[in-house]
Amino acid sequence: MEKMNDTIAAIATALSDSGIGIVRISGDQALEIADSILRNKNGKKFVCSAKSHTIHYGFVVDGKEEQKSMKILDEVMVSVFRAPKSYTKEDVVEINCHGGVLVTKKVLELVLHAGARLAEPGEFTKRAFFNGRIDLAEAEAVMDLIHSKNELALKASTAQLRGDLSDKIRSMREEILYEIAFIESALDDPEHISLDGYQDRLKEKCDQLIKEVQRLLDTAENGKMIKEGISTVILGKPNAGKSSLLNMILGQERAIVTDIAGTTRDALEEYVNLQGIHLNVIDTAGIRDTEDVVEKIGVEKAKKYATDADLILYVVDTSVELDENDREILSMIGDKKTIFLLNKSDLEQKVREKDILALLNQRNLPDDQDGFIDSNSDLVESSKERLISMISTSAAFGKGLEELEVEIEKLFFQGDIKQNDQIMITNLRHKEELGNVLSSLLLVKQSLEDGMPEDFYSIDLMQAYASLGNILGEEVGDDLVEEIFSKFCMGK
Ligand SMILES: Nc1nc2c(ncn2[C@@H]2O[C@H](COP(=O)(O)OP(=O)(O)OP(=O)(O)O)[C@@H](O)[C@H]2O)c(=O)[nH]1
Ligand SMILES: [Mg+2]
Repeated sequence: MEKMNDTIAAIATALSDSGIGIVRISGDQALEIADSILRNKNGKKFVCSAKSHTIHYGFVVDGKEEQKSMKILDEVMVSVFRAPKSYTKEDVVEINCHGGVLVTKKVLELVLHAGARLAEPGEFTKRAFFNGRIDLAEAEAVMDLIHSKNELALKASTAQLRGDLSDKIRSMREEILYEIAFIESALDDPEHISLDGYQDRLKEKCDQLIKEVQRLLDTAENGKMIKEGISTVILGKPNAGKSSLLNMILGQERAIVTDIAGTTRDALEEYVNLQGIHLNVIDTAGIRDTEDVVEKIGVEKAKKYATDADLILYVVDTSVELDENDREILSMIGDKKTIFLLNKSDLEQKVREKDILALLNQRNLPDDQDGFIDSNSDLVESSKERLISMISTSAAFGKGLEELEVEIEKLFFQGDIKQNDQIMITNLRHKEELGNVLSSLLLVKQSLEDGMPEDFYSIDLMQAYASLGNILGEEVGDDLVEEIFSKFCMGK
C-alpha cells in the first residue's frame, strides 16, 4: 500500500480550556518544522538535535528572527520521538501548550504555516497501521477505547488493542496456511508426500477451527451490547409505574410522574450504567386503547420500540387486576427477553406471579382452552424455562433496583462476564468476516464429505485464510480503510 510521506499535524486534545493542549506533528519534516517555531531558554533551536523519547522546556515563537520581530507565544514542553519508535513509526513531536483553545489553535497555525498539513481524523493511527506498527483490528480498538462508555467496553477494547484478538486470528491463519501448503505440496510431489488418511485429519482440523470461530461469534451479541448498550424498553399499562421505574433506575426525577393515567405520551430515552452494564432505557406511554390522538401516537411508538428492543421491562401494576391491556402487552413482548416487574408491592396485592404465568400460558394455548393453571403445573415450569424472570418492586419507594441489576446480568451475560477474560467480538466488521470464515470452513467439510478432489479443499481454505486476513487489514481495499479511519477523532 502507498506510504504517505508528507508531514501532518493536529491538536490531539479536546478543544476546550484545560490544563494542557497538545499539538502533535508526524512525518519526515516533523523535527525541522518544530525547530522553526521553538526556542530553548537561550534562544536556540533544540528539536533536531534532541534524542528520541526526551522532553524539553522551551517557547513557541512567532515572527521573523532576522527582523528581531520574534514574539513568545507560549511556554511549552516538547516531546520528541524519533522514527521508528513512535506512535506512527515516523518522527513525532508533541508540543504541550498551556491548554487554552486560542493559544493551542495559534500554535497549530504556526506549525501548518511552517509546512505541515492538517491531519485528517484518525490519520496518525492510519499511519501506524500503514507503517505496520498495528494491524487493523488494533487500530479499530484505539477508536473503541476512546469511545468506551463503560468499564466492560473499555476492557474489551484494551484487550483488542493489546492484540488478544489479532493473536487468535493469526494463529488460526497459520493453522489454515499449514493445511493449504500441505495439500499443495502433496499435489506437486505425490511420490514423497502422501495424502492417504489426510481427509480424516483435515476434517478434525476443520471441526476444531469451526468450534473456535463459533465460539468467537457467540460472543458477538454480548460484544455489541457491551459496546453499544442494551436497548431496553419499559412497557406497561397506564399508571403502572413505568416513569417511576425510570426515575428509580436513573436515581433522579427525570420523567414526570402523576397519578393520572396517560401522563407519559412521548417516549423518553436515557442512558444509564448499572454495575458496568450500559443500558439505553426508553420510558413509553402506557399501553391502552385510546381515542386521544397524541396518546395514540405514543402507544404506537411504544409498540415500535418494543419490536426493536434487546430487553423489555414489563411493569405490572399489582394493585389492580390484570386486564385486556396486559394481554395486549404480552402479545407485544413475543419471545423477547423480558423482566416482569411486579410493581407497587407496597400496596394490597391483586396480582401474583401465578396470575401472570396463567395469562402467559393462555397466550400460548389455543383459543378454546381455559388458561387457568396452578403453580405446580408443567406449563408453569416450561414458562419459567423460557427466560422469564419476575421480581417484586416498589418504584415509588426505590425498592427492587438491586434485584433488577442481578436479573439483567443473569439474562444477558451467562457466567460472570466481569471476571471473564474471553476474547470478545465487539465490531460488526469482524463479526461479518468471521461469518465468512465459518461458511468457507463448512464448505471444506462439505467437499470432504462429498469426496471431492483435494484442490477443492484448498480453494475454500484460501477463502477462510483471506477472510481472517481482512480482520487484520491484510487484504482489505483502500476504500474500507478510508471509511474506518474517517470515524476517528481529530489528532488521533
Ligand atoms: N404505592 C405505589 N405507588 C406507585 C409505585 N410506583 C408508582 N406509583 C404511583 O403510581 C402513579 C403512576 O406512576 P407513573 O410512574 O407516572 O406511572 P406510568 O406507568 O409512567 O404512567 P403513564 O405515564 O400514565 O403510563 C403515581 O402516582 C406513582 O407515584 C409503587 O411502587 N407503589
Ligand atoms: Mg409515565
